[in-house]
Amino acid sequence: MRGMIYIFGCLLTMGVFAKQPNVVLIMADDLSHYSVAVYGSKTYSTPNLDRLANTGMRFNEAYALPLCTPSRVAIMTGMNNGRNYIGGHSLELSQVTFGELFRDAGYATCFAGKWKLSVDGSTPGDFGFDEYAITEYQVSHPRFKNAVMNINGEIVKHTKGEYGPDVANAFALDFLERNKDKPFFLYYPMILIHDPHTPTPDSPKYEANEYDNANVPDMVHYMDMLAGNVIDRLEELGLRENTLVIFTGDNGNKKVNTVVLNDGTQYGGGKGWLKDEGVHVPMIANLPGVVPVGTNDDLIDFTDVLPTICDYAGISIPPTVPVDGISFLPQILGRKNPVLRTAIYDWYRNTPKQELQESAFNKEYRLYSNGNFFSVKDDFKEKSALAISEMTERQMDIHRMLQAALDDHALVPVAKLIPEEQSVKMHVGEQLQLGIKVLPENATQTTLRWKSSNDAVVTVNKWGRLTAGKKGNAGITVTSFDGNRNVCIPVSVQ
Ligand SMILES: [Ca+2]
Repeated sequence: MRGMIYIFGCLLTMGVFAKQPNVVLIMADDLSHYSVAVYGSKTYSTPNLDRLANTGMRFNEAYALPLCTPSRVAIMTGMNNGRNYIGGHSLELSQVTFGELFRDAGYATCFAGKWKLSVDGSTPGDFGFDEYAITEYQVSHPRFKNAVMNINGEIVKHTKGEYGPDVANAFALDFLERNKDKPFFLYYPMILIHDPHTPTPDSPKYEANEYDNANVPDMVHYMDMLAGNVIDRLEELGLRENTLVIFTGDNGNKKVNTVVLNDGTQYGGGKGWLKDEGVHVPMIANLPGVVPVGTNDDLIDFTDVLPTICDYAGISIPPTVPVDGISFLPQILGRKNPVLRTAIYDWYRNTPKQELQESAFNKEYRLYSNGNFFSVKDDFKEKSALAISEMTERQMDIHRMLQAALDDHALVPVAKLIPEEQSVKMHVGEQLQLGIKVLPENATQTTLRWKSSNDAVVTVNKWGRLTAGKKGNAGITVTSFDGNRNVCIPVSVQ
């Protein structure tokens, strides 16, 4: 099935796009679906995002995970968290992201904004990004006024009132300008509107810099203005017609940020919860002249973003990156997708000590692995679980479909790693791809960690590709994601 999706995507890309097109992916922090005014509320003012939605494709049923790290791991790798999530503020170094896929396809790549995946000291540079300007390299660093940032490996401690979101925005705009003549991929995970809810530079209270939830509307408006800056710069550079822009949010609002919908409904902040208020996010795609103006009600999962932007750019996803997502490029282009998503599976646990929460849902119902079943269209706050004895036939059918989706994702551990070669001989300067068969074939966590015992003799990258450095002997240890299986392949460089 995955092969079919890819072939279809290639045909679409070849038919529509003459040269390598650009991609800009913007993601606000802690911004629910309804916090963008065009989705049906007037609580916040978002004129730039409203215009983006009104001149492009607005997805009404797009879902992230309920917290920063789970969502970021899913959007960057295209995999369900159950396959490669290790814990808060972490993205395991073995994982391949859309940064590497675009870089290896010849794109200039940039990461501007919030990182927060640095428990092991990693940066976007370890995941395929040529350049980066990030906050939360260390989580305790201030991210707004006088932000401490890591800019291409240099720790920059701002002291003159610089606002972190402005610095990241200027970095992104500069990247666009410098790369206007080559294909580029800009990932812009915005720093706003996560707490601390401090005043923006547009506020007379900026100098005082005091935490107050009353600042949130200004923060949302400022976030909208910064996203608008990116669109304006693409326009000025004449790049709008060759750049797919996608805007989304990484999870629902924080609890204190209730949105009042146009019909008067109080839509609360559900950050941290799997229910709608925690995971329902905006998703807007815009590309003048190519993406039609419209709305779409198909189910879109965060894991779908990676295959979608690769599909658009004509980038093939290697089998060593076993994505769970389904490209929604057809829907972006206003077409029917022959591979429609029928359910979303959520695996959610922020830290290894927390109890695992799992659910499968569609636009109407959500089933948790503990058996609770909610009609989320009528009861989006999930106050009353439905009793099996009172279900209609149709509800029973959907319950069975969602239970099957949960069952499909039951953890199947890796039992064995079988190397294609028992030992390897190489010459200095030579490169070689190692192959490892992972059994059983339906194992859940199939990504591997590669390590050389002597990097001077031979290095190995996260794809299992060897580069021989100098004469000598070394061993390549390959470890399963769960750490329970490993093999060692001797390498002799001559
Ligand atoms: Ca967040």
